[in-house]
Amino acid sequence: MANGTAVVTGASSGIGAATARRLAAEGYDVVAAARRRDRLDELAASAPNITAVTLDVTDPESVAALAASLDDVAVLVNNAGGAIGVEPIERADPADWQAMFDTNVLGVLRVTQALLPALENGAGGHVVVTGSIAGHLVYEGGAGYTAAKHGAAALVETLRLELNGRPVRVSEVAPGMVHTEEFSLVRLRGDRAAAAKVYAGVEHPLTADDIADTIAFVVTRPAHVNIDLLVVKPLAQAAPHKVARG
Ligand code: 8X3
Repeated sequence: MANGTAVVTGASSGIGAATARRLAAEGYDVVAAARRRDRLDELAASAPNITAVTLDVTDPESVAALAASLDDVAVLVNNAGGAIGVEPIERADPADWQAMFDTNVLGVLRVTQALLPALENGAGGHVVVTGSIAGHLVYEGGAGYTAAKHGAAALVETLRLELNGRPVRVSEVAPGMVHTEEFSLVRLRGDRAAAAKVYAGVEHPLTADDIADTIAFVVTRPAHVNIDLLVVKPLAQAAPHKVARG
């Protein structure tokens, strides 16, 4: 396809799945990568130019296998990640923090490192990281996630410095409140009532498609235009803890 190959991690649901669909509609050959193969197969069946690839960003062998199958990559969307738990620091479980760092920070490191040669091939490439407003400010009960997303933001900024002069753009898209099927459910350990409460009374939280739209905008600018950081929140959200509810 005209736009080349776009790899999207964490593509089995939410922002990742929406981004895979949107980039396919934009004319990319999309490699939709995630752990859950059944969901990926469904996604791949929705468009002729989406290919499902099983990927665990915490497993170096899985990442190496992905890289071995790709010579030329135009866009890498490092989207795999998420939050686990809302406990204050004094009660937080280090295992949760470890899991969040492993996906949100080390996952980005592993996949970006592995795909950089392919991103530098051809017309050049673009590394996009799905960050968060949590990567740019903090809130009570969010420390494990905010620390991980701050780590991802630091990785993005450093990578841009280190790649200066090479044909690879580096961008972060940092969403605020996005109502997806799984983000809050995973964070709140499967408690559906608590997850629903996160969005209760908020007239229009962002949707996964809103963020896919933003990512599509970022990657479809001319090759010399690097959008460093786009922070995107719903109108109802002025800050993580300042949300208008009806
Ligand atoms: C999700 C946004 O506000 O829960 O990345 O940190 S927030």
